[in-house]
Formats: sequence, C-alpha cells, structure tokens
Amino acid sequence: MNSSSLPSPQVPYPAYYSAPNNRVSLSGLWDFVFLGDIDTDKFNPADVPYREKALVPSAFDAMPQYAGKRGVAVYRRFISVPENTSARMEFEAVSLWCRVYIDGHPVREHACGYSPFGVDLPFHSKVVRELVVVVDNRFDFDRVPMHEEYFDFYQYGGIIRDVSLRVRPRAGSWVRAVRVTPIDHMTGEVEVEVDLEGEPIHGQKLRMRFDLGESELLPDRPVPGKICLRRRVPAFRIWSPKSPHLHAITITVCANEGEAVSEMTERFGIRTVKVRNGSLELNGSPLRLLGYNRHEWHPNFGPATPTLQMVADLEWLKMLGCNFVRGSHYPQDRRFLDLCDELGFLVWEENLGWGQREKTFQSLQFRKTHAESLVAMLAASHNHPSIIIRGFLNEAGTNESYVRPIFEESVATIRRLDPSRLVSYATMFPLTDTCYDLVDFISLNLYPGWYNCEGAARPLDLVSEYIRETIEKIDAAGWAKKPILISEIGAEGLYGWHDAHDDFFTEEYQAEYLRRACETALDHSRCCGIALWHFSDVRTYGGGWSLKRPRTFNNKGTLDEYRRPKLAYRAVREIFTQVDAVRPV
Ligand code: ADA
Repeated sequence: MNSSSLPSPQVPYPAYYSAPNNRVSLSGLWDFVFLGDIDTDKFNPADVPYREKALVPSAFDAMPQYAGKRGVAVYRRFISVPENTSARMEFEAVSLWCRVYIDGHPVREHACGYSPFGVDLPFHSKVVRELVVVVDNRFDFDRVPMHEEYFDFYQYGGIIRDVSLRVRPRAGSWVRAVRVTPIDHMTGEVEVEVDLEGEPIHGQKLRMRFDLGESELLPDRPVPGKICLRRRVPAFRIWSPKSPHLHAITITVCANEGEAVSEMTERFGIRTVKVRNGSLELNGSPLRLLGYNRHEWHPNFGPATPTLQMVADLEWLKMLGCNFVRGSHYPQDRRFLDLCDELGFLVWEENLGWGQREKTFQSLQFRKTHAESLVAMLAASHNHPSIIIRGFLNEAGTNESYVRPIFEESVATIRRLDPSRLVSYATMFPLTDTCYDLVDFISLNLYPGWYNCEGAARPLDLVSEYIRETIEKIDAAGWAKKPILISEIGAEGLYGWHDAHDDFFTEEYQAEYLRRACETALDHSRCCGIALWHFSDVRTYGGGWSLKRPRTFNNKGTLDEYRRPKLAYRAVREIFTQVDAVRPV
C-alpha cells in the first residue's frame, strides 16, 4: 500500500539537522598559529608559539591575513572527557593533510581534504586532554595524491568542516553507526544495519524504534558486531522532491533496569531510484533531472560556508526550477545534505577527483587513498535520501585503459556498500570513453560553442548540433539503452559585462548558450536531465590557468560569486519552471 497520505509522524529532534547522538560540537575559537613552510616530521607539539585564535570550522587561507598562502598551520584546544572513559572524535573534513595529536602523541594522519575520519581518544586518568591538529595545505603528490594543484577550483587549508566528540559509556555496548537502506517504496520496507562496539553488560537489551512509535526488543546478538534486519516502517510516507518526508530510527542499548546506556537516532527517507527501459525512475515514476553543479564555496568563507548561505543557495535553485544538484567534485558537507533531505533536492555525490591522468592512476598511494575516501563518503552519507547518485573521479582519462582497474574497483565498492543508489561518473570523452559498461547511466561533460571552437563562424550554433550528434553516435556505438545525463555544460559570462557584439564573456552570450543547451537536452528523448556548469562563479588558480579564467575565477556561474543573478538566470528559470520533471521522457 502506498501510505503517502497518512499523517506525518513527528521526528524526535530539531528539524533541519541530523540527530546529535550525544555529539558535543568542538566548533568555536581554537588556539592557532601559521608556521608556513616547515617540515611536519620535525614538528614538536610541545613547542608551538600559539599567537592567535581561529574559528573551527573555517579555511585559514580564506581569511584576509593568510589569503593565498600555503604551509603548515597548527590548531589547539582542550577537551574534557570523564577519566578512564573512551571517546571518539569525528572530523568531517580537514584540508589538505593533517596529523592529530592527543596530549602530545600523534594518533592519526589523514590525507584527503574532503573526506571524514574518526579518531579514538585513548583512555587516560586525566580529565582535560590537549587536542592539537597540524594542518598542511601544500600540494605534495606523495602525501596528498588526491589533491593536485591544477584542479579547476581553489583548494583551501584548515579544519573546514565540523569536529565533534562522542563519549562512549563506561560499561555496555555502544552504538557506533546505524544505516538504513530503503528497499521498497510501496511497502515501506527498509534494511537496518547496526554497528555495535564494546563489552555487553549482563542483561543488556537492544531496542529499536521508528519515529515516536513503540520500541521493539531486538534479538540478542554477539557484540561487538553487526545486526542486520529488515522491517516495514509503520505509517510510512514516501520521500520525494515534492514531499520530502523524513523518518527517524532510534537504536538504544539498555541496561538491565531499562536505563539507556547508549543510543543513536538517524534520519532516513523511503524512496527508490532505478533505471528502467532507458529512463530514470524515482519511486516508480519517470524522473528528469533539472539542475546545477555546485561547489561548496563563497568568496568570504572559501569552502567553509555558513548554513545560511547553503539555505540561500538552495532557495536560488528552487526559484530556478531545479530539482537536482551535482555536488562537484567531492563529498558533500553534512549540513548541505541535511538541507537537501529536508527541502527535497536530489543529489549526486562524488568522491574527489578532477581530470587525473596516467601518472596519478599509476600511484598505489593514490589508489589506496581514493578507495579509503570513497568508503568514508559512502558511510558518512548513507542515510541521506536526497542522494540518488554516487560518482567519483570527474573527467578522468576514461578514454584510456589505465583507468579501468580503479574504475572497476570503485563501482564494485559502491555497488557492494550502497546498492540502492545509481552509479555514474562524468566523462569528457563522450565518443571514446571505455567505461560506459560499468555504470547505470552515461554522464557527459560537454562544452560545444565554448572550448575548441576557434574559427567557428557561429559558435552558438554548435551547442544544439553537438548535443544531438553526440547522442546519436553514442547510441550507434551500442549504448542506446543507457540513459544520458548532461552532467556539465556552460559558458563564461562576466557579471555586468555587456557588449554590442554579444560575444564570448558577455552575459548575453552565456544566457543564449544556456537557453539552447537546456532546450536541446530537455527536448531530447534520450536525455534524462541536465546539470548546468555552474551555479555560481568560483575561485580557481592564477598562473597559467588565468589566461582562460578572467579574474582567476571560473565565471560560468549563472549567479556571480556573491549570488547576484546574471541574464542567464532568467533564461534558465523560464525553461526549468516549464518542464515537468516527472513527465516521461
Ligand atoms: C570541466 C570540469 C569543471 C570545470 C569545467 C570548466 O568540465 O569538470 O570542474 O573545470 O570543465 O569550466 O572548464
């Protein structure tokens, strides 16, 4: 039965944010110093001249004093944990590389600036513990092979996302994670996996509850370990962009007398996404994706954008008529995903990558770091119903065979750990790509009428022509059953730049370009959607790149970096708001 008309059960924690689960946020002002070009192997945490305070989370090089600087920064704060109690710190992103010290001892290194990681706090009789994080934003392929300097977006340094602390109970099992996978939107069936840690206490019981309903006693299982079961969510309602209904699940470990020893609440949504007969389907209905690529970025804050900015961006996207965001080109901030869950946006989340080629793919260190970061992304965002697509390695060298092992491995990891979502990657080699067989649908990054159109009399005419010809050739090559998404397309328009010629870089050229791209893609029966490049203007590198990047910005935003709409805003809005996203394509 489709019970989407039933009343909504209340979600038992503040609406817009994931459940706190006894997390204590460590955000706030930390001691800080920028040491610059030092050797981190000679770094001594006992000997740091903290001179300033810095806000966590933030990017230190988004602040005026350190703008554009590369080097080592050190952050410190004290935390208090009951004596002889173990705790876990969760870092949502530290960029680019970091080493964490507790009470002067190194406990963990991490080498990907956008993927989350945890640190166990060793037992100690001391209550007040010193936490030091050494952060390095210098590019060093051997150490941070996931980040390369030529990526077309500025990679900042710092503790750029939230840090929190979860204290484990002194005795009894601890709920480390709860994952909910929707199985059937017609029956509300979900698969629930619970990860438990620690020694059970005598008579310990495990309870599970959906929303504010009755709790169910779960069968005894050995702990530590994993519990895996299927249930139908009582009085369920389907999650969809039009009605983004969320449910909650609470797992409680109870002592003999029923008192809670540890507990975790997670939000989830019931929705299914599939490819059937060459189309995308959401909850059994045809789906068309209308949206934008979006970097997490603002000129005043770099990648550590305030929640309010995220809300404003989603409001712009709603006004544009979008239902879809491609989170280019890295794992997304939890707050952004929470908002997409609540506001009903569909999301493509991808593992970090930008145009890597053979040298990178040959590195074992890269392969290992990429694989770890992919697993961390899948675990961190598993319960967000907004995510319907998993991707990785934007515009890699997929026209060559050297990418194949890492692509096969990544797709296999996603299908094993996250089988309920679709898998794709964005290619820049539409006609020579070698990995289409691996994915659920084909995603094309196309820039006709922008790049490589020197000498064309009317570059704008190339837009529709190229889209149609490319799809025809892909079909002729045997891929006619795979839906096609235009995962990027766009042209630069400098905010405020108008010229009688309406030529490159004018707002007029950009507006007409996007109009033609959207109309062609959305008229085409093979196209399951379009994600325009890009939502807003974003900072990129200077140096050689700036010859193609006026202001050292990627100026393909429909809004400029301060979210002021360009002419393209109206052009896109006119089209997207007229399209029925659930109309069969
Ligand atoms: C690529 C890439 C984007 C951006 C874009 C552009 O397709 O995936 O990150 O660099 O090109 O503006 O050239």
